Amino acid sequence: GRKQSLIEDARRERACAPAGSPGPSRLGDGSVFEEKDGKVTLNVLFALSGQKNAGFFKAGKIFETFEAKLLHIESRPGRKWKNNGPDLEFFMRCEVQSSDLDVFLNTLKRVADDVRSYPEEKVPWFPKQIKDLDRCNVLITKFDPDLDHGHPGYNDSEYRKRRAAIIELAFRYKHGDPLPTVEYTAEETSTWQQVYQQLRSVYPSTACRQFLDSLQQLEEECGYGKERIPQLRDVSAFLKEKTGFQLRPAAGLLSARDFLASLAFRVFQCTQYIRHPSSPMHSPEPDCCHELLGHIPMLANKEFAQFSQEIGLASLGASDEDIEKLSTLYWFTVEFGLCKQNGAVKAYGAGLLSSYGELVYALSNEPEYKPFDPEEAAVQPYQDQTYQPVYFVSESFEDAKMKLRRYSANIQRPFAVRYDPFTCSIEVLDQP
Ligand code: HBI
Ligand code: FE
Repeated sequence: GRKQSLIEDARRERACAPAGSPGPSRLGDGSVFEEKDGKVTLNVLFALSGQKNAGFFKAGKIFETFEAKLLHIESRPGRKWKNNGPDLEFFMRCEVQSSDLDVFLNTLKRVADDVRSYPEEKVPWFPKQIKDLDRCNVLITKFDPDLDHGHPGYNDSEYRKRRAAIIELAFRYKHGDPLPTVEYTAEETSTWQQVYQQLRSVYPSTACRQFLDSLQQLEEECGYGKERIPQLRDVSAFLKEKTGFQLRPAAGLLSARDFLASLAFRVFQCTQYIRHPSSPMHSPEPDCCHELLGHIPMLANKEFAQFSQEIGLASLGASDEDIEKLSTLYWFTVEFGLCKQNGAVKAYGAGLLSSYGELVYALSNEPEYKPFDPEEAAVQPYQDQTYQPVYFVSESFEDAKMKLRRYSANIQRPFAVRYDPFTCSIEVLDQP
């Protein structure tokens, strides 16, 4: 009879529908469903009139006819009131043949109201094992001397060739390889010497206590000094003993997502080339002076190492918006953070501790200071071309750590992650 005809219509339509083209299926509203083995996974929302349950069984028949594989069902009272009762709203996640997608949804619209569908929510890929970091190498090239007209090495083809040879070592590197060593030239060593001497002389009055302690250990135990550029291999072995952090060579400025992900494994991605000799006090891109002088001493501090790993863990699988916020927060703390120590303001950010000009500027009375608040810092516009107009000052280094930890814990993800230090891998918990 009439009851049966709807399902027969659906069967007929299913049989007559042209086979879908391979690849992602696209609906009229523009949403794209990724196809895998001829199937698509989708979320469907629809409402049914609540007075009788007939609609529910009709909708169920449609799922049956299309051989939909149900993955999740929820229902709740809807907002509309029809036939003397509230609507029931359904949320279903299911898998259907991708060639059936259009007909399936159109058939469902005949028995249900407000049918809406959208692709399965995707969690961005993230590394689960330490060797997956071989895939975390997306470069941001905007400050690369081959492309950035403002780079001091832009017109120096010798410099660019040398930088290319050093970054080639990073491109070829695979997890587990010995860290490459670089024979630095006399000119490169001389650049390092100028940077080291000038910065070293202002550290006692500008750097935080934790930085000074670690730098002294690096000088005593790891060959830090103006005479030569430390090798990543030695620095990595030093860090491993102090905090379990290790280095891997990076070919330049990495995407925030990839850079932060490596921190989750206590791996720091480290550039190995040095800035152009014409500009020893500033580099538009990270270079070995920035990493070795700015970042490494702080990563040798237990608390800071833990704090860095926590930012990394918070970033895994986070949305693009959350990555942007975490990266901005990282910018105003790990890169440009200030803190109070014994009543004075000191620097703990690597961007400051590796740039004489900005270090002196940040501690002068020119820039604006704001008390550190992660919610505010995460959305503060920042400067990657010149000095920051505003710096965030923490009550103490510990205070920054606690506040940032609270912020990271509030980032919403449909799962939790835990780092297993024995296998150097990420456990994913509560995945739907
Ligand atoms: N890449 N190689 C390298 N070194 C950094 O210090 C670095 C990076 N990419 C991003 C980044 N730092 C941060 O400023 C944040 O965007 C996470
Ligand atoms: Fe940095």
